[in-house]
Amino acid sequence: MTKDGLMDRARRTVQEAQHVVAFSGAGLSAESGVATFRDAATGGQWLKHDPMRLASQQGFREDPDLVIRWYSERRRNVARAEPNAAHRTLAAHERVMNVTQNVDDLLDRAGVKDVTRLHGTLVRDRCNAGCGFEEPIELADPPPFRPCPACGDHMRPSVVWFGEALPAGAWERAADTCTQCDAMLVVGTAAEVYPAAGLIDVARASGAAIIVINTQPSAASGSADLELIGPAGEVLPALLAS
Ligand code: BV8
Ligand code: ZN
Repeated sequence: MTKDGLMDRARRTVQEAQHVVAFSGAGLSAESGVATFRDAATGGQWLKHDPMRLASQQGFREDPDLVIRWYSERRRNVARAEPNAAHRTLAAHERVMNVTQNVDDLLDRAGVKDVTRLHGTLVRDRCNAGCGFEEPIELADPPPFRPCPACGDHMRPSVVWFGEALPAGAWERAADTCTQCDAMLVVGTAAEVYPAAGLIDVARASGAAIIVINTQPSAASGSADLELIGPAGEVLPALLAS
């Protein structure tokens, strides 16, 4: 089928759907200049570090200052970034429900009202000991490695690290949304991180049409009813244009 044929079919699928979910990953923010997760540890000084290690309790225990410096660089990156056409398109289509793996605030800044966030957020710090202390931080001027003001343990970004459970309620809310949907747009994700990637199967098992949008094949390709290869900043506006 030609590229136009694919897009026409995808557009019809979305128009006919009652409940559309956009399930997004780092590729959604790539055109805003925010490095994808994998790339976030391949630039410059981060070349020798494994993001899986940096985004984990072990990595934090081993070298907390290094981990906090990595997050500070990513936070400053996000502060400098602007939402791209893909974020703005999602904000313009309020009937599309957003479930994201991303930890940046670009969907919020584009005007999306309600984002189900599976892996937490860079815009806050929380106590690593789980005493409950959490506070917003300035992305443009992120705090250094520091003690928890409430209990004296250490503060860390309010993101979910590998080996940590997803925020209470986030998984249930996302699974519920994906059970109800009849079309899922899988946008800019390698679909390799679980349990998040399992949401594609949840939607599929509920009979939803799966439309994958990515610049290259991914682990989601096998589940796709339609796969639109191209940058989200171009494909999403064409797909959702009325
Ligand atoms: C859990 C926050 C259980 C941090 C993230 C061994 C030990 C422990 C756990 C495990 C284990 N083995 C497996 C696991 C499970 C593990 C997992 O899935 N590992 C994988 C790697 C095998 N999962 C976990 O640990 C999860 N927790 O299982 O807990 C538990 C239960 C109860 C109690 C205790 C424990 C937690 C996972 C969350 C990890 N945190 N983020 C941070 O950001 O620093 S995930 C992180 O990686 C990102 O947030 C992102 O979500 C993910 C990367 O995925 P993508 O978003 O897909 O990004 P990626 O760069 O990979 O790909 C980008 C895609 O975009 C590409 O396909 C590219 O082609 C495309 N693209 C690029 N440009 C564009 C584009 N597409 C469109 N347009 C473009 N312009
Ligand atoms: Zn504390």
